[in-house]
Amino acid sequence: LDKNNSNVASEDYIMESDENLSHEKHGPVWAWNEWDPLEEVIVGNVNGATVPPFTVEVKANTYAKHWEFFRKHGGTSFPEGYLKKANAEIEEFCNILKHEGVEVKRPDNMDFSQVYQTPDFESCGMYAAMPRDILLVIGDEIIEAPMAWRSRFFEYRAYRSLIKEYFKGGAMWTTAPKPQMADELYDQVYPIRSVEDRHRLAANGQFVTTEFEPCFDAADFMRAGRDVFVQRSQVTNYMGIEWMRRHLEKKGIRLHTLSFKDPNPMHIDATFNIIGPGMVLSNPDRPCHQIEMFKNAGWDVIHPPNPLISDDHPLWMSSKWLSMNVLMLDPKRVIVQSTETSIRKLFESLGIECIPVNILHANSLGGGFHCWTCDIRRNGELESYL
Ligand code: ABU
Repeated sequence: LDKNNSNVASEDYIMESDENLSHEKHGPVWAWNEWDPLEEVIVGNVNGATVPPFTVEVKANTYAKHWEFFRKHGGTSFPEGYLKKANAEIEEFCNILKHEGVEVKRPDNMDFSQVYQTPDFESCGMYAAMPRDILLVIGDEIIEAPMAWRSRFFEYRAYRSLIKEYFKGGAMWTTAPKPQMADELYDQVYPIRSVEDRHRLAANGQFVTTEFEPCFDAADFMRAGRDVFVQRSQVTNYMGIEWMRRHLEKKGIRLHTLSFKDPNPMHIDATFNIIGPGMVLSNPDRPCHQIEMFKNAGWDVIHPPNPLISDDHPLWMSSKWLSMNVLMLDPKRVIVQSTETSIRKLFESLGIECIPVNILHANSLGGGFHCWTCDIRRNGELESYL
């Protein structure tokens, strides 16, 4: 039926269709997993994106070949040419999402180069490009992560207009305890010089963040209904995990801590990305130490092919594995980087339709489609998959 046609049958169709949207049933915020049909999403923006100052926590999360970039540009804009191209890519990404029937919301513009001082530290900001890093939706609740980088302390401010609207519409709104981010939160002499150092430190469970106080980034969590998975990473400490475990337990959600052979753990979504009920993309370079738990539960553990992005494309804040950092629109449709033809073939072989989009320059800021978004509403119910 044509929705624009004003006959009675058409109006009936619209009413029926609206009733089927989860907004009508559950309010503006509602998502339990990474794959139920996506109705509304926040997409980040590049406006005001500022290179973070080269502090110990930034050094621990970035690769040596880019340290000179941070030393030189910390506190100033990311290269304008890149931002312009990234902006065009993200606008097109938003258009495609809308075309696919998804409502798109954007954060407020901020001046991230503004220097701020707290009793414990001084920094400038970074960006509002990666809502996944800071916001986590579990059911009808939107949780603001405390973060771990000083340059991200005030990042939540870019999302407050949206969050207040969701709150007015009935959503639960939680802010995890704000860390002081005093010097004690960081191992000031975290000994990284080489990739070997990184492997040794990660294998020994040594990270740049200490256990001084809870900290976490939302992107270290991966949702699958009653089971949510998290990793101890450079930005998520055990106190942060424990805070979330107690918080989620009250909702009947089990939080499982996973670990991976990963020299630089920061954000789980280019390591272990759950794409459907009992179906996970598991990074072959970063084997999961608890993988038997998933196999025993009958999950399909899928190893995605090597990324195809060229070595000389700058990725200042991520690995090349953004190729698997995909966004599911529903269990049968995925947004995937257009140039990553190998993983596209994999999805097609799984019966998942690919919607190819190009965000290569946006990748340079540290994220793929999953990072650049935060799903606010997915149409589905709380279920157990493990
Ligand atoms: N922020 C996502 C990047 C994760 C990774 O490169 O593995």
